[in-house]
Amino acid sequence: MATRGFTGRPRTDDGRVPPGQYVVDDFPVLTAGPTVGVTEQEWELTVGDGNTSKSYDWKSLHALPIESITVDIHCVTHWTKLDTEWEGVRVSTLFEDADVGDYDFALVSSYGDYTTNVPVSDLVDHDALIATRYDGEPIDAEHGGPVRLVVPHLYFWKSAKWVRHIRLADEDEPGFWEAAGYHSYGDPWREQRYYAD
Ligand SMILES: Nc1nc2c(c(=O)[nH]1)N[C@H]1C(S)=C(S)[C@@H](COP(=O)(O)O)O[C@H]1N2
Ligand SMILES: [Mo]
Repeated sequence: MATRGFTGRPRTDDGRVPPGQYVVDDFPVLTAGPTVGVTEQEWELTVGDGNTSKSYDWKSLHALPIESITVDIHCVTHWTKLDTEWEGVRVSTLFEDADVGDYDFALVSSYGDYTTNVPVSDLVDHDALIATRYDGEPIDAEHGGPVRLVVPHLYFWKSAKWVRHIRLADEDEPGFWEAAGYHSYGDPWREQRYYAD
């Protein structure tokens, strides 16, 4: 009989760490600029195409079905964090509720100046979440609380903290990091870090 002698949880990261990434146990904070202070009372999210839109506050967001996801996240600065747990409203649920039109691209913007572009299919066909809780608690301000976007299958710069606006359009428009030379799509499994990757 074999004794395996685990002292902690077994490492289950086989096949879960994209090329060029290493696993961290802490949760680094990556913000271009200072932490933005937004309260639950003042937070608002507007979804639309510029002509028609719908806005949500903390209460109306929570009137939608809340789900939780446990996902691995990958920052372009090479850290990967496994099994992060988020709770919130699926972007697909939000888009259905807001009855958004048929568009290919979204430009997501935050309180502060941050923007990032994500194809609509990546927001609705994957685990993308408008997250209001992390690890069973309200999200810390430095990690994007009260509400952030989480798009786990793309590099984490796509996961806008303090999310304020999702603007749908027919054309792709680069956001903050994309305009600065980062990849417009950002798939960690294909190491799409910079625009030429
Ligand atoms: N509003 C806003 N969202 C942001 C950023 C930012 O600077 N501002 N940084 C992005 C980057 S590069 C990463 S890696 C993640 C970091 O999230 P964390 O600080 O919770 O780890 O947030 C992303 N979302
Ligand atoms: Mo990042």
